Amino acid sequence: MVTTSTSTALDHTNLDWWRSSVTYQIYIRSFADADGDGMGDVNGIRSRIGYLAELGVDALWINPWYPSPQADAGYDVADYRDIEPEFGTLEDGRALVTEAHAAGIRVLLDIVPNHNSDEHVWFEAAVASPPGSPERARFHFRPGRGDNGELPPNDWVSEFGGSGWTRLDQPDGEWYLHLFDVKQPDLNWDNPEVRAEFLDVLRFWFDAGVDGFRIDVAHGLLKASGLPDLGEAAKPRLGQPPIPGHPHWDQPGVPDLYRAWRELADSYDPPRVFVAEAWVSSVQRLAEYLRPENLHTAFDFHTTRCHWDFEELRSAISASMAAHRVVGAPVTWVLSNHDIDRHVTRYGRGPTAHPLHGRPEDPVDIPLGTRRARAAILLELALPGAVYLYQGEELGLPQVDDIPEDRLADPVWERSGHTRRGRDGCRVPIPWTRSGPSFGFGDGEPWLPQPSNWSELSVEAEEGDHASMLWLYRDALRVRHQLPELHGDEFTWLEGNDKVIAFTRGDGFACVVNFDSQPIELPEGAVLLSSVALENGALPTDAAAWITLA
Ligand code: TEU
Repeated sequence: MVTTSTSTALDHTNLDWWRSSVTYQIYIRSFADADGDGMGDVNGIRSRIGYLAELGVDALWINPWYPSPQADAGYDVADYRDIEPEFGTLEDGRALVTEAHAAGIRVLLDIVPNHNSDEHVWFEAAVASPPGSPERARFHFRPGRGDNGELPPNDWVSEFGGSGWTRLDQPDGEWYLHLFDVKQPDLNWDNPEVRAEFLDVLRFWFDAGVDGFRIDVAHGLLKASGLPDLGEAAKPRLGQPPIPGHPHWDQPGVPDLYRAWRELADSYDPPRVFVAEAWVSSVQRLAEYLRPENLHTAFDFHTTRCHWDFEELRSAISASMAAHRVVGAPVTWVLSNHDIDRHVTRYGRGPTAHPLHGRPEDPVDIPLGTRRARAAILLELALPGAVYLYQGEELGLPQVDDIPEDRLADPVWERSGHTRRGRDGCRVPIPWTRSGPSFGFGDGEPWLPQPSNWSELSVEAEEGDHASMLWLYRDALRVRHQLPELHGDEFTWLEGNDKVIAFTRGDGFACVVNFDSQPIELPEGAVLLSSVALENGALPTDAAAWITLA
């Protein structure tokens, strides 16, 4: 057993905390900028721990903070054992962990095992070494096809657009695989050296007191042997589940790769935890990652992908709960993250819009989306399982669809030949105050521009208004903490009106969400919380309520 010193504010006797915890995702570039360079940083996070404690979250997940050329906002890691100077120092990071723990908040980092950066020493060594060398064997290098090797080795494409292969500009002319940006070479997980290296990286951060990791592209590590062509599946599928039998997503052996990670996490006191980002074809496949000897949790994107539609949501929730029950894992619910359009906007679009990535020209009704987002968070927080919140959703921030083209930073914009604007619209810096050059985000020009009308969506404005989204989140998190019913597995659907999602948790609690066009009567009891005011005791359309049953 390795014991690390952590603060007394965390309850280390509760080894199952992750089964019903609420984790707040911090997109570090856009959370809070302490040093005024326009880019969020570690000390910015430290300055806002009071805000996070007051919000009532149990843990933080911080997007990659490692040294990186930032070709993909930090998902191109050049050194896994340090912190990007733009974001701070290792010492700042350690202080953050200590201070968060003292406030009763755990800290998860983001590990990126599928690929590193072309500026990582391993890739530099690979480029400097000949074909067939051990340095190249850490990646996927191949000679090209065609008479002179001028064609890529197969038809795999980059998630961001274009070919998944780039040819080295040197005499041997080999190509390397990158399923994301050209600056993100894929690592070869059949190589024992790669496996050992990541266990060691995990150890480095666990020893520093970090409580766990979100695993980036957890479904991508193994590639089908011989790297066969995709054929029909070659189309980019951003936001779509991969097809079963796909040659590089969710290969059969991937879930079991994580057994060694689990063993390592379990060897710590307290044990460390994982949450996988795995875009897989079915909830049954997701459950494979969550067998007791594999990972603890994985985001359930099957419900994230639903429109605001009673049938879609209800059947996705049901299917996810059933699949997770088989392996004894909690479902991990998520409405938004840094890769998909913010849900205030998604739920304000029509039923034919793409559920995750709309087009700027899709009609959107923000007040409607906001109303539905208020109902959605009460639904999500009442379900059994863990919940992830994405920074800014507690303020009701919408997707920003009009960032000027010359400010777009997501590699998707360039790689798609300017046909997809990418994900910057959900990554805009947080407004903390009503006024000031960046609404209190920091003293410098923010790396992405904020809409000029975000004053009333700022923390300062919402703190002063009890009807705000922020207060709904605070109240809901407080109630969730207080009610033991919301922490166990007990769950029963309440049958009745077709266009209602309603269920009980234990004997004393019910959640009702109304998708009908008419207000509906609520079950007998006291209303603890509702997403909008009731109308003569009835729950209006697109609203949710929590009830203590009589
Ligand atoms: O995303 C992985 C991933 O597969 C996404 O591209 C996903 O398919 C899409 O966003 C769904 O809409 C992770 C990170 O979260 C993302 O920010 C990185 O760009 C990517 O990995 C590469 O590291």
